[in-house]
Amino acid sequence: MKITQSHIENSNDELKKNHTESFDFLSNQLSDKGVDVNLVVEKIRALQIAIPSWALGAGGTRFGRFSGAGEPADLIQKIQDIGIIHALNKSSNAVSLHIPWDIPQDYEAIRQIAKDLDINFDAVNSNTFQDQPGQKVSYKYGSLANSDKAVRELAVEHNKEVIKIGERLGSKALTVWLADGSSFPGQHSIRKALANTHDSLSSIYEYLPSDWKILVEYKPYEPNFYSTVIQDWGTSFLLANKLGPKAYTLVDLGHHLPNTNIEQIVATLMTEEKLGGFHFNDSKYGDDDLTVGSVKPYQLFLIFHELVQGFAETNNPSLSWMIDASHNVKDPLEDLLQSVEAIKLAYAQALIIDQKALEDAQQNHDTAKAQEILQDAYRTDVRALVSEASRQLGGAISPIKAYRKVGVRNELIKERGTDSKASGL
Ligand code: LRH
Ligand code: MN
Ligand code: MN
Repeated sequence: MKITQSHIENSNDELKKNHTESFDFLSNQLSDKGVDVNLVVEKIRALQIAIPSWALGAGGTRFGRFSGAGEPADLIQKIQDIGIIHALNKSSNAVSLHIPWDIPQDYEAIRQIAKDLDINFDAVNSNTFQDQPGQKVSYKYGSLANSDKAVRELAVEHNKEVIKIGERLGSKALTVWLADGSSFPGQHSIRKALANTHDSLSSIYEYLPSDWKILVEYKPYEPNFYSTVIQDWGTSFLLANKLGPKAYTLVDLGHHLPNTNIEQIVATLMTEEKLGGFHFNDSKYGDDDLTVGSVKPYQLFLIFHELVQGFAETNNPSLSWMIDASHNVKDPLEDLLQSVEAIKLAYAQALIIDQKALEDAQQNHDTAKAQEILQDAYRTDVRALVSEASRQLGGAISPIKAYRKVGVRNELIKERGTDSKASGL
């Protein structure tokens, strides 16, 4: 199944009149306010969000997994699915692989299909939170943090393998998330676990190619419920600083305690030039991995506000933009289209903030005005800007409507059957 130009045109023809009216109306309104609409559309066009290889099948929770139909059976089919997303929205030109869930078999074929579909390889994720069949020592009590040197060495070796795989595909970053921690007070030495982690990460860092980054992901709890070694952005930042200039902090939006001010973390990391990338998702309670923007779209907007300002005012390097969302109840491709759309909407809203007026309001301590300025942008219906960016790139005015009109899932079911199963969570 491949999305063709005529699929896009068929869908766009139906929506064009309405879209043009909305876009013209919005353009006039924004231009009157001094917004350079062409520049905003250009910036939205440039935003590309990597799709996680583990989100293409119907996911699940630790309690169960409910497969959908027509799921991709292997990495090639996963890349084909991402090709469908990208052909529709023109904003998802990369995959983020999880190893060993998606170990490439035929590299030549994988590189070729990715090239044909205009898909790149973003950060590769290592996995030392599960034992693999035949593994000599176990990660049950930790991996890079383990008190047993043999386990640490195995985990370091795994990360080196992941780097090697990434090199063969053209990735430029390794994301490390550790489940390491303790579930009970006294279970391990908190200080030694952190020191071991630093030591192990240093070995991985030494192995990192010169043009690569290592992205250190943090998370406060789960699967360990008393202490997690890399529990928060501070610990990740500390490790990234100790490791060196190729090490950065990765912010997964779901990895915070309730009510954490994530936008403030983003602002601080950018000031220190240590923000490496995102795992985007949304949540109500914990690491819920829900569709981006489905629960707290205002928070997402405030994060993008800090990003827009940070890119203008700091030297933080470019980021790895990745989704990390996966669950049970929606068609995963529709879900991912919704996530990417939500990210672009938040970005568009942040791009139309009147920065000059905001600065003046801040300077004058006019708090109400500052809030008005932010909320004026947030409450603007910017969907036509996002649609226009996609349309200009040859994508769909409404990727999700086009997806349904083409009947993509039925086509995939015809090709792959009803009980194919994707690897992943
Ligand atoms: C951990 C996490 C991490 C893993 C992914 C599957 O909760 O966010 O990024 O690699 O989930
Ligand atoms: Mn994550
Ligand atoms: Mn997570």
